[in-house]
Amino acid sequence: MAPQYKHFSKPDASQKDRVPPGQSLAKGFPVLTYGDTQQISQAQWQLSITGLAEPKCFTWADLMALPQSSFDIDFHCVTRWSKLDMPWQGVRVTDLMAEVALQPGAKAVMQHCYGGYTTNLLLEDFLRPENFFAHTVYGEPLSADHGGPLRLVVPHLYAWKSGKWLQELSFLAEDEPGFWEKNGYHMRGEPFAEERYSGRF
Ligand SMILES: Nc1nc2c(c(=O)[nH]1)N[C@H]1C(S)=C(S)[C@@H](COP(=O)(O)O)O[C@H]1N2
Ligand SMILES: [Mo]
Repeated sequence: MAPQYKHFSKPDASQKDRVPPGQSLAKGFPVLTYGDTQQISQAQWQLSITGLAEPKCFTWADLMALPQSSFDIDFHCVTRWSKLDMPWQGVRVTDLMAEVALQPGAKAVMQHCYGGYTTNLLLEDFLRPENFFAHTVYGEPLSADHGGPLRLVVPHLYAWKSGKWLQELSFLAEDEPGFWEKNGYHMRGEPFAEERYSGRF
């Protein structure tokens, strides 16, 4: 499709190992949202901790009081675009989770987003040191269409696992499918293994 060449390119030799099979490099930062963009102010925003953890609620001030970190990550969407070296800022998952008391039976987490989107992760994928709650990208506050004021970013999995407008983390005894996972997408979604679809359908 000719128009695509304007917006996507093939990785060069130096980038090749970092681009998963079947992906092209996006020149801009595409917006991928199922349903409506959520308009949530910082004052309104809260992150609830539910399920197999001591219940807790983080306000925007609570989030800002946690250590702030910078990240340089690659982002891969299952619709076949990737972006390399994205500069983000936010709070490391491990830094926020240091304030959360998980119950021993917790094995997975469901992200619940404002607007109703959900997506699941095993705790071993969620608690990785490179994952973060993002509020800034390219030096600017994260815009509403990219999930501002706060989204999760899980760089090692396809981007549908990075919930925008994050509202609740619900800890689970077993992995359960979220929105796309119920609709045929893979439970884990590792891009280098091309874990796109579940094979359950
Ligand atoms: N709440 C919510 N989060 C979401 C989505 C969504 O539709 N709703 N789409 C996912 C998908 S498929 C991708 S590729 C990324 C896209 O993020 P972007 O729109 O900032 O590029 O967000 C993910 N997180
Ligand atoms: Mo996506």
